[in-house]
Amino acid sequence: MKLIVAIISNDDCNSVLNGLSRKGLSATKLSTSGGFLRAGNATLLIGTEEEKVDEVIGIIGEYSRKRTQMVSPSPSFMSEGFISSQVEVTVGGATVFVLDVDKFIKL
Ligand code: 2BA
Repeated sequence: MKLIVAIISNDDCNSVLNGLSRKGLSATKLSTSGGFLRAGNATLLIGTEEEKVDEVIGIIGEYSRKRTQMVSPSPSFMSEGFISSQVEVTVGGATVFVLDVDKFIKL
């Protein structure tokens, strides 16, 4: 048995949870925030058999792939000399830990 801890963007959370659920995989979502940016993100706890770890990681990767997005900068950013009305930012991605589970008990 393994415990997968996956830190993903809030924006990708529903898609990842739906993808896991469609395959009959259970998950718990925790609302968290990153220590560096202090922005909200989501941490998923997924307990599963060792044979399914790669499938879980595949689903997480499929729905939280890193991609770029064009966003309108804030007025303060614009006043610092940036003239473009849109800037490209990277969003998504996942940080995944896979841990051994000594015991899995449901009472
Ligand atoms: P990522 O490395 O993709 O990390 C995204 C989020 O995943 C992190 O949010 C944090 O919540 C979690 N995370 C990543 N590595 C972890 C670890 N070893 N242990 C526990 N949680 C972990 P943030 O901390 O807000 O970081 C957001 C992004 O800022 C990071 O994206 C990275 O690109 C950058 N970053 C983080 N720490 C940095 C640092 N000390 N210096 C420069 N850039 C940093």
